[in-house]
Amino acid sequence: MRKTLFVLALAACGGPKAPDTIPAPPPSGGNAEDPIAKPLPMPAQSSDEALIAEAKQFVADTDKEYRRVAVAASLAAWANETDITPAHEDAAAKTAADQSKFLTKAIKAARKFEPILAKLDASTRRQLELLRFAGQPAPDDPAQADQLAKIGAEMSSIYGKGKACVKRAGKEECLGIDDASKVLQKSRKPDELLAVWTNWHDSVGRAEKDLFGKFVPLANAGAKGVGFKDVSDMWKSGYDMPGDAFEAETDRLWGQMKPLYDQLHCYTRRKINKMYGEKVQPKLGAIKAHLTGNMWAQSWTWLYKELEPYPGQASIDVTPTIAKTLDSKKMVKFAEAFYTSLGMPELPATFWERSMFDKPVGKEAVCHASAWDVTFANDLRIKMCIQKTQEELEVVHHELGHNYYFAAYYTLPMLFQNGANDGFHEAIGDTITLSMTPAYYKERGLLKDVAKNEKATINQQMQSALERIAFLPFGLVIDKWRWDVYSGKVTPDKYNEHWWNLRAKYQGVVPPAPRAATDFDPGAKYHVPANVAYTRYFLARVLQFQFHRALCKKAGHTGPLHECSIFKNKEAGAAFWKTLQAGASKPWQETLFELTGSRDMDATAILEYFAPLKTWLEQQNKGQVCTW
Ligand code: X8Z
Ligand code: ZN
Repeated sequence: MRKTLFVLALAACGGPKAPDTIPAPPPSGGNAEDPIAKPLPMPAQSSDEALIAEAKQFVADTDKEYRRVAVAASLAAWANETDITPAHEDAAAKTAADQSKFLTKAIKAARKFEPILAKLDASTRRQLELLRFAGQPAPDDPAQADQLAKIGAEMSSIYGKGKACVKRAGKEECLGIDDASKVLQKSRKPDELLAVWTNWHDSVGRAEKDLFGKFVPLANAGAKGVGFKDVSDMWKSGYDMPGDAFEAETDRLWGQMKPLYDQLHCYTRRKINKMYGEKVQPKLGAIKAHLTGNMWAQSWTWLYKELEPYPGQASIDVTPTIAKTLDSKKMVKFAEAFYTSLGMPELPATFWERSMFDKPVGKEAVCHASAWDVTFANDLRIKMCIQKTQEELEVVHHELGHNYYFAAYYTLPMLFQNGANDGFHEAIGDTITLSMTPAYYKERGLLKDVAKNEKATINQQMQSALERIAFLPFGLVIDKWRWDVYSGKVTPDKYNEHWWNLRAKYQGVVPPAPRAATDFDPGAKYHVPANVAYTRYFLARVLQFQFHRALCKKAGHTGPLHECSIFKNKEAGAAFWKTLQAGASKPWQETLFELTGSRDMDATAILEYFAPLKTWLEQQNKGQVCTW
């Protein structure tokens, strides 16, 4: 999603209690322009009224100015991320600094309205509350504020230009992230995998290390200046509940899903052990990161062929058909058709003119997929280097989910132009992908045979789990690590060690070779240099199944959850669109309640969906040691 904004919401602020008396009518006869008239002592009520009016005006003015600085920052970020040059990077840094200085000033100016927050209309009050979460605040010292933005832009560009240089067939080749990923996806030669994995982490991670070390104290200074303990406190506090309670919620959700992850881990480790032998992947202990088919071991779908529970069943792999029949634009059109089938509008003509679907020739660009409303006025775009695979087709649907959220709420005030919480934003497109069942793919012409039997179900669930379940602990640890970094719980000399301790503990994944304190492996994952909070993706994995279950119910689906597709269902579409239209205008608990009837994030839907696979995995793993 657009990374310059991460609006989150604040628990209601307290202030002095409102007087119990009915406000007196405004004093008559006193005319401020009359030089003879004595200044009247203002009764409390009328000063409240003046402050209420001032607050409304302040919110309106802030909205206007925020729009101006955010549009400038967003245009500059787009220019840099689609064409990384020193001039574009400077402009991106300057406009980001302007935006964060403006927001910081506004947050401080808004403090005067705290005493009357409870008396304000809901919209004005919520906008004032959300202001504190509208972006990374700037340190008070303007030079430090500029430095923070400059480092931010530089880290992002370094990541975008990152390469893994390896010797292949006697020649040195330098691969961008997409080509490096292809090696990890397709090669089964441990030495080749090790070389690409190690080189990406060494070169990109280490290049980000010093900058990140400078970034942390500056970002913390900004957060402190607007009343948070640090960035960790700011990030955790943005969920309409106290930060500690939010952290406990993430642990509770993980606790619900961990038994399923453990089963998948156990089965996968055994298969990888069979693929490579005891020397490369031991039977017991954690999984080696470079063998998972993904640079960060966050998705294991590229191992599907080797892990397929029932080989020889009808294929559910649509990659070969995509490669034969679609190009990148057709893949986006294919995805748009799902949204329009729900009754949502077509994407605007400008989307097709301004988006970046392919890696630009002769330019450096940030290929990591993102979606934008560049001018906060339905100027929708995606930025991707689309690969012709099933995995990427799902990413296209994910990005369009962000775009449809933007399209539904772009008429709202700027501070409401955001997800109910950031997990909602990440969950919209993913919810759609849950409806892309084998029957759906057949209807759309990407699959020929659709076997409907128990074995086919287990195959299909395995494919889905290697993406959706394998990801869960990864979705949690990136910010567990950053919470500890920003709060100072872990010191810079221990950054890398702590990263791998958390990954081993939660994911059961270890690096292929020992890593040193001079390495900075978190810097080799996009969201760390781009400073995008990551818990959103963990929440999205939970929320998308809650959304799916609710929408399937509205669509009248009665069978197992994993067989439901809401394709073409207008009732489900209308309910989803209503959720999107609310943006961040109310606490996420209310928006969730309106769609699902529950005010809590809850993993029962994801567990219900994967119940057949869980039973199957438990049978497969019987008698095995499943810990690491
Ligand atoms: O970054 C993304 C999206 C853009 S918002 C492509 N995702 C996370 C990642 O790639 O690490 C989607 C899933 C998790
Ligand atoms: Zn996203």
